[in-house]
Amino acid sequence: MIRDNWTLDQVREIYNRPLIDLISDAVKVHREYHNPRELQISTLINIKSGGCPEDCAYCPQAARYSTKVNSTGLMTVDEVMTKAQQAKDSGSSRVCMGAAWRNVKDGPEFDQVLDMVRGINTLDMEVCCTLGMVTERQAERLADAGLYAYNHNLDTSEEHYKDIISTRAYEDRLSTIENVRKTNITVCSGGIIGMGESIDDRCGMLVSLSRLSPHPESLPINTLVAVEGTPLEEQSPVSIWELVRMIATARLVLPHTVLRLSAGRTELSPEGHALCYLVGAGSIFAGEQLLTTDNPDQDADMALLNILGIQPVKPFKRGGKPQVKQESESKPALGEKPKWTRPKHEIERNLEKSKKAIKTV
Ligand code: SAM
Ligand code: DTB
Ligand code: SF4
Repeated sequence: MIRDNWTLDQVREIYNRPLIDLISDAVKVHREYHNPRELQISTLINIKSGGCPEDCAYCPQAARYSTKVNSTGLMTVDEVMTKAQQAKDSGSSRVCMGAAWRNVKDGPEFDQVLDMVRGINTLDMEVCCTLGMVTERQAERLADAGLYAYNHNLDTSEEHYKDIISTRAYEDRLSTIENVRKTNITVCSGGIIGMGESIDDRCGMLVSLSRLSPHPESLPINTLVAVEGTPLEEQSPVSIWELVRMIATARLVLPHTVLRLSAGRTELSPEGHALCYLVGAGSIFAGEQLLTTDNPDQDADMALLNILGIQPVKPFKRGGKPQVKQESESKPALGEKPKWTRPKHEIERNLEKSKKAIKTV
């Protein structure tokens, strides 16, 4: 049954079940709502890397931290099309374009992204974008260009969020998701585990995601990639058992949603991957890079799927192909100046890392 009234107590009870029972319960639900012999494969393209003004404590692309990521300009449509074709040839059904932006701004760069969306549609692939916060009109323009999914993560619970990011508020994240939901674009929203959060934070994030009605069509579960130079560089890795608990709990709370086993897979053994697929992960990002960090070798991913008897899914399996409107028929920009929140509360750890970065320049 699909429910949007889960309470924290109920989700915590699921998360804390004896692991062997939790696994068994999740496997049953996964098989009821999904084909366990299928996996959706997405490829990430970092269309605009680094130089981001935000202070997300986990992110190597934030300009204020000293990491090895360089800031680049926006890729050209041709560059993106070449990468998308390669992704299709290697078995991906979806391309997800990421930009290190706080929010989308109307203008030539956004128009260029809309051209990328139209272009990838001609390859018969699902197109996803993750560009930061968007207004309702910007979401409509992405929909007109044929966007299939928009990724905007809640990242963690509302309480823990305040210790991770100070440059925007949780409610802005929810507003962006609401703006996307008003169009026919599907919603992709999830988060990260391993950022020092409590079990209640993990369950609280799932409660917030389950209150979105309808539930997100896809939900990425990232384990933190602790990148040198970021405020979270010293976080200890999440164990496979915690990851399995998180996926299994998400499976029971949001039965219809496609769960994506996202960042952190290089740390995972083939047996670990198999357990994640068993309890509910129905999608991965494939290819040697995520946005700026490493990802497992695609041949190894494919070899494991072969051993397990799992097939890559064809595009548009769970939803129709979007209608693409040509630029002349699409809604024009409104030239809005949206007032996204800037809470600016102090996060000691983020401030320290920013100061260190300034000293080493
Ligand atoms: N700038 C846009 C935004 O923040 O919405 C889009 C790109 S952002 C990199 C997309 C997501 O990647 C983040 O919300 C976060 O969940 C995930 N992410 C970023 N850095 C990560 C890291 N070091 N480990 C795990 N996940 C990470
Ligand atoms: C998501 O939840 N995970 C992906 C995708 N959405 C955009 C990104 C993971 C990024 C990991 C760190 C990096 O490679 O920079
Ligand atoms: Fe910028 Fe997105 Fe990274 Fe935050 S997660 S610093 S908004 S690129």
